[in-house]
Amino acid sequence: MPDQQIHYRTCNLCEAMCGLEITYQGKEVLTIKGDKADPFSRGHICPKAVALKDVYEDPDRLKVPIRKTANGWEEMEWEEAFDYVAERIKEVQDKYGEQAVGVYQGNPNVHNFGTMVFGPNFVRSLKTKNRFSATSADQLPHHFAGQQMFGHAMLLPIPDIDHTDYLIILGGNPLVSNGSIMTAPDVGKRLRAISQRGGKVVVLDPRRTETADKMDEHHFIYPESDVYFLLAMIHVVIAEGKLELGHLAAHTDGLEDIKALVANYSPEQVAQRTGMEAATIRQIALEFCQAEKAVCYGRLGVSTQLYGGLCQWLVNVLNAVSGNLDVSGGAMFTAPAFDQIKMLGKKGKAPSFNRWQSRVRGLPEFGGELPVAALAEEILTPGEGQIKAMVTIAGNPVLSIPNGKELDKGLEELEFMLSIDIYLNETTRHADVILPATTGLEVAHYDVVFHALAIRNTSKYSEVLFEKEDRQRHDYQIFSALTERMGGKAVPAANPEQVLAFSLGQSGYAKDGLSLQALKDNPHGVDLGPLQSCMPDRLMTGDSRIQLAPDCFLEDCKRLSLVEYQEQTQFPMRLIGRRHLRSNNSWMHNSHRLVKGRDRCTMLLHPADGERLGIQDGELAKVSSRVGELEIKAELSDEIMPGVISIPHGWGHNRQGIGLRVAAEHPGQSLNDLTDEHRIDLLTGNAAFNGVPVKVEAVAATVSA
Ligand SMILES: Nc1nc2c(c(=O)[nH]1)N[C@H]1C(S)=C(S)[C@@H](COP(=O)(O)OP(=O)(O)OC[C@H]3O[C@@H](n4cnc5c(=O)[nH]c(N)nc54)[C@H](O)[C@@H]3O)O[C@H]1N2
Ligand SMILES: Nc1nc2c(c(=O)[nH]1)N[C@H]1C(S)=C(S)[C@@H](COP(=O)(O)OP(=O)(O)OC[C@H]3O[C@@H](n4cnc5c(=O)[nH]c(N)nc54)[C@H](O)[C@@H]3O)O[C@H]1N2
Ligand code: SF4
Ligand SMILES: [Mo]
Repeated sequence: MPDQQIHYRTCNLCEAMCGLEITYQGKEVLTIKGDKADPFSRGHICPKAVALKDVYEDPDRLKVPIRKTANGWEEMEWEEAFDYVAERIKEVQDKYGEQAVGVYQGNPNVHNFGTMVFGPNFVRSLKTKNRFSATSADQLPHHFAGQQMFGHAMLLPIPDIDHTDYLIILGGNPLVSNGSIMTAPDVGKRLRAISQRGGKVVVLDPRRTETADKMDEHHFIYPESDVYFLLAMIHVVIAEGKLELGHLAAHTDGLEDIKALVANYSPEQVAQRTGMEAATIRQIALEFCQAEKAVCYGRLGVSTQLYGGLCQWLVNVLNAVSGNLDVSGGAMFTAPAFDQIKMLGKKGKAPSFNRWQSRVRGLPEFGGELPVAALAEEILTPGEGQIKAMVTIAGNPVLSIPNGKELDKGLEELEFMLSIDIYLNETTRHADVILPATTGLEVAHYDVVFHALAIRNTSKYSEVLFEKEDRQRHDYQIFSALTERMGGKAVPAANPEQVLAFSLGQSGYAKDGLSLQALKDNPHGVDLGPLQSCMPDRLMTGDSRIQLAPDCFLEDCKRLSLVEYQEQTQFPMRLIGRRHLRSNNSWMHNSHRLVKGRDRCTMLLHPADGERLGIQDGELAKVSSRVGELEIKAELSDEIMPGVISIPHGWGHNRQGIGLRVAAEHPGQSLNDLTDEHRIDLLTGNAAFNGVPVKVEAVAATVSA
């Protein structure tokens, strides 16, 4: 028997970057605990971390290439698979042109160091403008606002929750999601500490979430009305004479435009539209102004909605005009050791926005990608430039993009599909070839993205725990092999580690001794201190000024209307999503320990609505939208606003031909069979998952009708 040993690494499942202490023997994981010596996470973990063992051991996980044949899936040799895949892609491009290949990159791409470093060259080697990713189903409005206001899509202000006295959370549920665009391991403790030091955390959400429940105040807000709340907040800041730009005053343009814009959005004017009391909005605004250090944070719920761009812009404006931008306890910018902005960014670069448009609907490109809401129609609509082949990389868009079932149809029509993925799931079942990369405990890891979005500057490198089997390939090896065969430009490094060593050498921390070796010598990670004020130096706008009121946002405000929501009689209710601590989007339901227990794929419905509609707790209900319908168990609860229902996403494992045995026993329904690809934030193209108009009926009533 080999000895028991301990390995330290970062959990790469969500954005929190928790440090893990893993006890193992040979190739067996014995325990996974929080690493108390990690200076950032200080021992915190959530139940998903333990599932890294399950993913590692999962008999359903793919390890060698497989090809779909008339007799089912057959294994392939790697070299043969690389040749075959490149040939088929080129064949499609020879026949229909370069744009006939589409590519979709899912969320785990950003949680994977090898993909971050070697993936982009492969994607470029496909020479297509039909690039899509989960970004436009998620945080695109944050990047959009960062680009427009600060000159770079990755210049995102992060709430400095460890030092603030007053935090407003709009559309985020960090106690469940563990924080997003706010990497903050043990976020619950950090948030409670705000109240403990005499401050306050206020949550605005159409659902009294796990976070709302534990914080000082929660107020219901009608879905997709946050933009009005934010305008009213800024209105009060200005009307009360609390306007203060601090050290940024000499470097900020557009204040007059903001003043003019908010003039007609007093709390009284927006109250009805938001479903909030005017006095409550005014009170929050005054407290926000009075707090020495305050910050407003808006996340997924205000990003994946009709006004995502406006919301993320106004969150930044509110923080700026109240003197809370780039100061301790406000919204701050990171100084990551692996600094992509410094290494690759160009000051004054024109926004990479709307340089091309999607073929069918004319939706704008951002950062080289088109909105995922347009993906299915680009495959299904015949004509010049139609997508005929797809590459998916660590993504499950059939379950994760609006009207996913339409994409389900589309993928079936393709002439060729490649998936680089670890599972045979709802999306990859359509592939002709699946190339499985190593994952989790088998790979070395550095968080390029999440160190740059964290509430504290830290740096940590995780070495491989279990060497891969000979028959497996790392993601970067797959990307290199494919890039070469597609005739693309090779990454000038043999592996991701070399790139990391180089980047750390370029960083401002190198002079203090930070290097790859230093990280290897400190397996718990290295603390680089709290976020520091860094503006205007770090601005990437050409004139080094903050643009408070870019024209595109002012123009987009013309869409706003204070007229009370006209209830569409056919679909009178509004649908929002929700997450669960033991899920991770769609792909971790094959871990028994994460899915066991009671059914979590349920519809939350307010008891008053239940009574009105004749739906009792636990009964099946029918939910329909413009694009589809499903039957789902109702869970009556006053945690949801009347008139609103909530269903989690990432379920729907009842499709034919998937290779996820545990998940198939807990299938649930796919929320995205109801969400509508025509509901987007018109400014950014981001999917508007929240606020979908729906009709809810008792199933019995449906039958008798
Ligand atoms: N209605 C609604 N829809 C939503 C959301 C919502 O809140 N509501 N949330 C949206 C958000 S925020 C996101 S980020 C997207 C997520 O959308 P996706 O990224 O499309 O979905 P995931 O479920 O994360 O799928 C990840 C895929 O990566 C594979 N995978 C996991 N690890 C690895 C690995 O190491 N290597 C490789 N090659 N593959 C791997 C998994 O098998 C799975 O196929 O969903 C969006 N969809
Ligand atoms: N356990 C777990 N953790 C995860 C994930 C997971 O699937 N499971 N996914 C990861 C990913 S990819 C991401 S992007 C992050 C997301 O992390 P968060 O941004 O915290 O996302 P959610 O937990 O979906 O919280 C969104 C909140 O917005 C609310 N909401 C909906 N519509 C509106 C609205 O119009 N206005 C307001 N004010 N609120 C609204 C919802 O009720 C919900 O509480 O989580 C990450 N962490
Ligand atoms: S909170 Fe996120 S990073 Fe931390 S253990 Fe859970 S899944 Fe992993
Ligand atoms: Mo996400």
